[in-house]
Amino acid sequence: MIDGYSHQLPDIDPEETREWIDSLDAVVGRIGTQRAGFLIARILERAQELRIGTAPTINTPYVNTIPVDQQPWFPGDEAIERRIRRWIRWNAAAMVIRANKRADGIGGHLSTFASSASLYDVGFNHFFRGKDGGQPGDHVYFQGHAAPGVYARAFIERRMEESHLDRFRQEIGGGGLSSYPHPRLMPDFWEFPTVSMGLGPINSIYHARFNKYMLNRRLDDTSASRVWCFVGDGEVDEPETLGSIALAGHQRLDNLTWVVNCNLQRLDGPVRGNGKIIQELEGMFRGAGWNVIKVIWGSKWDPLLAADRDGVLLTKMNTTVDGEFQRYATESGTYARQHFFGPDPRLSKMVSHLSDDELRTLPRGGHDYMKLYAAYKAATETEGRPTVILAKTIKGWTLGEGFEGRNATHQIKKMTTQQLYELRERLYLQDEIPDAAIADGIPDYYRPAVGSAEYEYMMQRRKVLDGSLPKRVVFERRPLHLPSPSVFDDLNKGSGGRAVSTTMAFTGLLRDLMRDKAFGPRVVPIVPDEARTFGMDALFREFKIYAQEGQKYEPVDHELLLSYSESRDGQILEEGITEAGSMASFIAAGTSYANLGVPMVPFFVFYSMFGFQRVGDLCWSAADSRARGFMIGATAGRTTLAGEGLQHQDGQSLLLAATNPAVEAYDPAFAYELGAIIDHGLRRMYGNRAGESEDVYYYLTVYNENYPMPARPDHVSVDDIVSGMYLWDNGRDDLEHRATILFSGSTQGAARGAQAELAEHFGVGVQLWSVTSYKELRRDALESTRWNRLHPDAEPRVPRVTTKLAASPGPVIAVTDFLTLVPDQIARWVPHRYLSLGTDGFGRSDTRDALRSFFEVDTAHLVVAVLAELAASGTIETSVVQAAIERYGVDPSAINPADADNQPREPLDAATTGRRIGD
Ligand SMILES: Cc1ncc(C[n+]2csc(CCOP(=O)(O)OP(=O)(O)O)c2C)c(N)n1
Ligand SMILES: [Mg+2]
Repeated sequence: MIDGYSHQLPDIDPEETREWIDSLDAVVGRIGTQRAGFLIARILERAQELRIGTAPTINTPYVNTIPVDQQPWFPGDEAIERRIRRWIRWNAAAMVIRANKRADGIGGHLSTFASSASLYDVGFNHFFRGKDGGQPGDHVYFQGHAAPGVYARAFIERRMEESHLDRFRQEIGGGGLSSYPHPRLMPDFWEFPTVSMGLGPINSIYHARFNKYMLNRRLDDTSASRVWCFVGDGEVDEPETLGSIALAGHQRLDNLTWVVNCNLQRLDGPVRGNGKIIQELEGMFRGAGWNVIKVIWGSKWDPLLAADRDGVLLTKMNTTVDGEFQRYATESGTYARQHFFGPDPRLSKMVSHLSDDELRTLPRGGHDYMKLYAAYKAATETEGRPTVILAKTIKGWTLGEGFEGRNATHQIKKMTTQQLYELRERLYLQDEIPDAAIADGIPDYYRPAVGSAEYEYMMQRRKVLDGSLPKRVVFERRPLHLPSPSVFDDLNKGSGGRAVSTTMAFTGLLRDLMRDKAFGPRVVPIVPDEARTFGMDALFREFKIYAQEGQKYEPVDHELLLSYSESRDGQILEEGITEAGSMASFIAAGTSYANLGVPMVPFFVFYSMFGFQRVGDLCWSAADSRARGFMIGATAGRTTLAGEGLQHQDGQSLLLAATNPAVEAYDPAFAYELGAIIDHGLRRMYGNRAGESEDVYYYLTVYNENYPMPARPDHVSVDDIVSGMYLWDNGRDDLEHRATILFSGSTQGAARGAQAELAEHFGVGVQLWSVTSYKELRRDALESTRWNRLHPDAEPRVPRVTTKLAASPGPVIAVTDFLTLVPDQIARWVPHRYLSLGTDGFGRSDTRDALRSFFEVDTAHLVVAVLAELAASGTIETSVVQAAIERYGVDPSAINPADADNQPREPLDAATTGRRIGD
C-alpha cells in the first residue's frame, strides 16, 4: 500500500524519515508485529491530541472503545437496578407466553428484548428524559420487537395493569397492547412506529436534524432533546438504515445516539457468520463521520486483556468470526476452553484459573451495565458528531439453553414449564415467583409493592429525568395561527387568460403562505433536488436553504436574483436526491405538533412518480406516526409530462395513495381548486386546538401543462371542491342528446375540447364535472353502503356520488391521466352507464399530443367514447360512432396501450434490414 500523499510532497528530511522507519523495523524484528501495532496506535492517539490531522483509521481492534481506566463512576445503585431488570425480563417473557397460551398463534417475541434489556435499562434509569417538565424531552425509537420489555417496565412503573399485559396483541374491542410501537393504535403511549426494518433508523436521523433546524431557525429550543434510536444488527441491511448516516455526519448531529444491538443474529441465522458485523459497522460509521463506541466485552474480560502481554488474546478476538462467537454462546465452558482459549498454550494459561462455568459466562459488553453506562455517558457528552454504540449481546440472553444464540430463537414464543423454572433460576427469582406461580405453565407476573425500595428507586429515577416514557402527548407549547384567507385570493381570481400550470400556481401559493407574517415561519418546504423543475428556485433567495454551517462560499450565481442561497436559519429543506430522506423530513416536521408541541406544516414537493411507489412504506410510517402536512406530486400524469419516458410518467400514484387510510388524495384541475383544498386541509389538520385536529395528510397532484386558469365560478364553494366532485359546466341542453364527462387534473383540456366538438358536430350537449377526489367519493360511498347493510329497516343513505349525478344526463364518461382504476373506484355508485378512459400500460417519451392520442385520452377518443356509449344505450346509431372515428382519424387497429409493451418488439434494425421477429 502506497500512501499517495507522502509520496507527492517533498521529504524535507529523508534522514529523519529513515530513522523512524528503521525503529519500526527494529521493533517488528525484535518483538513482533503486535508490539509494533501497539506503538503505532499510541502514536496515532498522540497525533490526535496534538491535532496533527492524520487520516482516521477505519477500524480499531476488536475490543471496547472505552478502556477500563476511563470508565466513569457509576452513580446508580447497581443491586437495585439489577433486581428491577430481572423483574422486567420476567414480565416481558410472561406476557408473551401468556398471550400465546390464551390465543395460540398470536405471536410476540422473547429473544430480542432478552438481548437488549440492559441497553434499555441504563437509558431508562440514567439518560432518557421525559416530558413531565413541560419540555419535549428525549425522543426514543425502540426496536419494534423489543416492545414486550417496554410494556413490562410500564407495568412495574404502574402505568399499566395485568389486564393490559393480558391484552398484548389483542386489540379488537379496545384496551389492547399493539404488537409493536404504534402511535395510531396507542396514541398516548408510543411516539414512533419502528417495526418495518430501517424506517426507525432513517426517521431518527431526520428527526434529529429537524430538531436542529428548529433550534437554528429559533422556532424552538430543542437543545436539551436527544434522539435515541435502537437498531437491530440485522436491520442495518435495509438501505434506509445506512443510506443516510452520512447526513448525520455532515450535519454534525450530536443530538443523535444510535444503539445497535449486535446480537449477531437476525431472523434466520447469523448476520455476518463469516465476518464481524461490529467491525464492518465501525468502518462505515467512522467513514460517515460518526463517533463510534464499541461495547464488546464485559468487565470480566478486563483483567484478561490486561494480562495479554503477547497479544494472543487480542489476536484471537480479532480473528474469530461472528458465526463462531454465536457458537460459543450455545456451547459449554469446556468448548470455549478448547476452541477459543485452547489452540494457543499462552492463551489457555491465561484462563487456567477460571472454571468452565466461569468461562461460559464471561459476559458480553452489551449485558454489562458499567460498560453501557460509560458508553451512554460518552455519547451524550460528544460534541459535533452523532454517536453510534455498537453493543455486543446474545440473542435470547437469560432465557435458557433453548433460546440463547439459537438460530430459531427469534421465532420462539412459548416456554415449557421446565423452561420457566430454568428462567426463574437464571433470574434468581425464587423468592418472587413461587412454584405455584408457574406450575400450570402459565407464569404469573411480578411487581414490587409501592413503597418498596425498588419501586421508589425506579420512580425516583424517572422523576429526576422528567417522568415516564414512552409517552405521547399533544401539547401546544407554541400554537400555530392559520394564514389570512386573503392568501388564497389570487388563485380564486384565476390567471386572467395567462397560461400557467397548477405547479406554478402551487409555487405562487407556497410563496404567499411563507410570506404570511404569523403563519409563514411554520411552513417547511422540502424538496429532493427538484426545486428548479417546479419553479421553486424563486424561493431560494427570499427564504434561503437551511444549512447548519451557513454558506461558506459565494455561489456562482450570486449576482442573480434567484441565486443559490444557504443560511443557518434558512427555511427550505433542500434534501438532495433522496425521496426517502425527504419523506423522513416530512414525518419529522409533520409530527412536530406532538414531538415538540410546535405545529409545523411540511410541503414535500417531488416528482410524483418517485413518491408513493418509491417510498410507499415511509408513507405508511407517516400515517402510523399521525403526521400532518402536504405531499405534492408534481409533474403528475402519464401524458402530461412530455418527453420523459416511462420512468418519469406517473399514472399510478393516486391509486397507491388511495390505499393509505391517512391520505386525502386530490387531483385538482384548476388553481382555485388547489387553493381550496390546501385552505381546507390547513383548517382540518391545524385549525383546532392541539389534540383536536385531524391526523390526516394530503396528497395533491400538480401538473406542468400551461393553460389559462379560470376564476372560481360563483356557484362553486370550497365544500363542493373538497367533497370530491362538483358541476363545473352544465353544457348545452338545447341539443338532441345529452351526456356527462368527469374530468380530473390535466384532462380538463380534453374534456372541454370534447364538449365543444360534440356540441358542434354531433348534437350532444355535455355536462362537465370536475372530480377532485375519487378516493373521497369512494370513501363516502362505502360508508353509506355499510350503514345500509347494518340498518336494513332505516331509510337508506345515498352515496354522495349517486346524489350528485342523479340529475346528470347519462352516459357518464370519466377521463383521467392516471389508470382507469382511479375513476373506476366509484363505478358501483354511478347511476348511469359508466365508462372510464385512462392511461393504463407503460409510459413512453413523446409529445403531449402524441401521448394522449396513443393512450386514447385526447379529445378525439373522448368524443368517440361518448358517442359509443350513447350508441350502446340505443340513443344514437352506431354509424355516428363510425363517422367520428373517421372524422378524427382514430385508428381502430392501433395496438392497445394497456399491454402494448408486453408484446415482443421488432428488432431495432427491422426497418433497414427487413428482418422480423421470428426470422
Ligand atoms: C422491512 C421488514 N422486513 C422484514 C421484517 C421481518 N423481521 C422482523 S424481525 C427480523 C429480524 C431482525 O433482526 P435484527 O434486526 O438483528 O433484530 P434482533 O431481533 O436480532 O435484535 C425480521 C427479518 C420486518 N419487520 N421488516
Ligand atoms: Mg440481531
